[in-house]
Amino acid sequence: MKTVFSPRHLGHSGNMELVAGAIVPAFEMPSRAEFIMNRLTEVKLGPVIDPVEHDLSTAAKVHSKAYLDFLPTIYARWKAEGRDGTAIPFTWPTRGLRGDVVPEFIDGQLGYYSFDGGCGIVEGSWDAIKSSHDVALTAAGLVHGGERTAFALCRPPGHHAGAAFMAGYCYINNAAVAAQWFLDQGAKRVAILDVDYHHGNGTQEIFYQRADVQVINLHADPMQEYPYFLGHADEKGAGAGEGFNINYPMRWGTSWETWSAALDDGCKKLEDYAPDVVVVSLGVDTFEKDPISKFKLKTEDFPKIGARIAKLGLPTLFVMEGGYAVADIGVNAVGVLTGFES
Ligand code: OKP
Ligand code: ZN
Repeated sequence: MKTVFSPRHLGHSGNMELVAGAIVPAFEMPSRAEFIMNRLTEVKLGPVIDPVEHDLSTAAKVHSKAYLDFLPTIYARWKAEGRDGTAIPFTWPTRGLRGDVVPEFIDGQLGYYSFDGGCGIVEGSWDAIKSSHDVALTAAGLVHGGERTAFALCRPPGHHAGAAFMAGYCYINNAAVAAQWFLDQGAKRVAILDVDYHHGNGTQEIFYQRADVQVINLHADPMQEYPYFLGHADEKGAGAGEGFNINYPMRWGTSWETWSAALDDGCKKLEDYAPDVVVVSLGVDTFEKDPISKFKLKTEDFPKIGARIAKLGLPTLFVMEGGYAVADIGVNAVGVLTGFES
């Protein structure tokens, strides 16, 4: 299996996040990608190639133009105000407030185009975000070109980013852009299977009213876990998209037995949908030792995830999302991929 990877992810470094009453170094850190790179080199997964630059025309079909204008420019505007460090939002248009008027000042705009304080931006963030987007599209190109599978080693991740907001370490929704690109290349249906510990709220929102992308999410119950405000089992899609969004919320403490039953059920629904291609939002924060998560999957379980997905027999693009137990993230993420190939 080929991997697409860009060292430009390193631009997104030194950023802070707001969590549990403190501003701390973001859990989504550069070493995550480096541990995965080291592991896939160690097991000789296959060639690692650089991404090809892509313009934002596909991204513009899943994100709003205003949001895509905001992202690359916000840090320069932050600096122009005499600030440095991490640009972090702190005011949001919640219920009862105006969500239809975009404030002029940077703090208002940071809030308008975000959902939480876990999406800080530093000087090199946009270059990293853009490279992550290019990684996803380049890997999608490999699958479209006839490879059975490819691994987009994206950093930063994407599945919390909605049509017009960043959230939870995510800025551009790489998996959603890739899915849209497959459709633009002629695919009739694309399935996105999100196995990250956290609900992929951005992916759900983007495709909620559409029948051409089936979105299947396995995740911690939003009653207990971030992103809290989406990811319940009764969210099934709307309008033309009704029935094409499937959520499997699971309680803290979930281990392989329960989790794999959900995966199996999701895979059956995916088979019924008969997509031309599968995009896997690959998070390995379901791991028992993950520092921000509360599921109990073990290292030996990750290859079984890959094997189950391989059984679908469909062209499959893996897009990296979360996983924060950095010492184990390489073994677990690459474990899914080798499990797929075995
Ligand atoms: C991104 B992905 C950490 C607080 C959690 C947001 C988590 C975002 C996860 N103590 N804040 O889905 O892995
Ligand atoms: Zn996650």
